[in-house]
Amino acid sequence: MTSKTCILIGAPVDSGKRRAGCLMGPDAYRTAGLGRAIESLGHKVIDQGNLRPATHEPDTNDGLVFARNETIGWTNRLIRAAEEAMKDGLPIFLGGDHSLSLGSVVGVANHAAKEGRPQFVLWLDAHTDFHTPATSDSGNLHGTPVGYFTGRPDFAGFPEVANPVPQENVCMIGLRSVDTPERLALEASDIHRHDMRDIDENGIAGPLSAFLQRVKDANGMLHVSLDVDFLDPSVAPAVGTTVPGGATVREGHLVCEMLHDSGLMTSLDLVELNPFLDERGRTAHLMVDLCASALGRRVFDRPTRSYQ
Ligand code: EXY
Ligand code: MN
Ligand code: MN
Ligand code: MN
Repeated sequence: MTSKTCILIGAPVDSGKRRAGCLMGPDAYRTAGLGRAIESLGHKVIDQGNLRPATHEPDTNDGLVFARNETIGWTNRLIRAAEEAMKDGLPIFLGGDHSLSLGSVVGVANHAAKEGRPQFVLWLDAHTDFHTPATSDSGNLHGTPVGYFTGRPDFAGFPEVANPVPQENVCMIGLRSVDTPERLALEASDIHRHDMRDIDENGIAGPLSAFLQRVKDANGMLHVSLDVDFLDPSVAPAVGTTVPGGATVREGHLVCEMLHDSGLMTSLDLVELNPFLDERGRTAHLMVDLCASALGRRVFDRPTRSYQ
């Protein structure tokens, strides 16, 4: 196993939706022992602490879109942080809600372009997050990162997406809650998507290994974005957008173990953890264990911990 330099970047973003709580996420991961778990696998850990958004105009929140300016401030800051961190190692963005991926993915894609390599994204989520501010019914920007980094229109005020991720380089796994405008846009796109019916019938390993083979054949860089709500709420309740019928603990670990075996992951988001919605930090511990699997912890190395 090659030792990596894992750069923990706290991104306590809570502006992507109205329900507060994700701002506690980064320190919940630290409390659950994320750094120690990664170091125990032989990797070097650099913890950059928690970022703050770039200077931004105050939000009036008098329109549909919630906290647009604060989210723009986060996006500007995270693009820079991602570009910098990619020069030194494997950035792990500790969310914070999924709107942090507006900045993390654009930043890693900018770095990939400088390296002359294509950027791929694995989206592990109950949702597609493929809205634009113009199509979202909720006005919550955590439902828009995929729309933004693939270059969809109507992100007025946000930084220019200099290197959009090609739609065919995005693979979504875990879908089970998709709004009509997202579904129509998705069906017209080249995004690879595997909803839970597909997973039930065909499993995760087949579609995931096909996607990983494409990343490898293209000498691509792979950003993995893991939303807590990819997992079933019975094992991961600490998220504001739970959707029944999610991935099991083992399906989550299988994805992460296959990612490690592929050696292809170059950056990671851990998003949407809301510690207020949990007891005894069990969701944070599960996310830490999944991250450890993605970095080399083997199935029989895992400490016994009940998630039920
Ligand atoms: N599609 C719904 C909306 O746009 O409001 C729900 C989005 C949930 C987004 C979470 C981060 O995955
Ligand atoms: Mn999401
Ligand atoms: Mn989600
Ligand atoms: Mn596919």
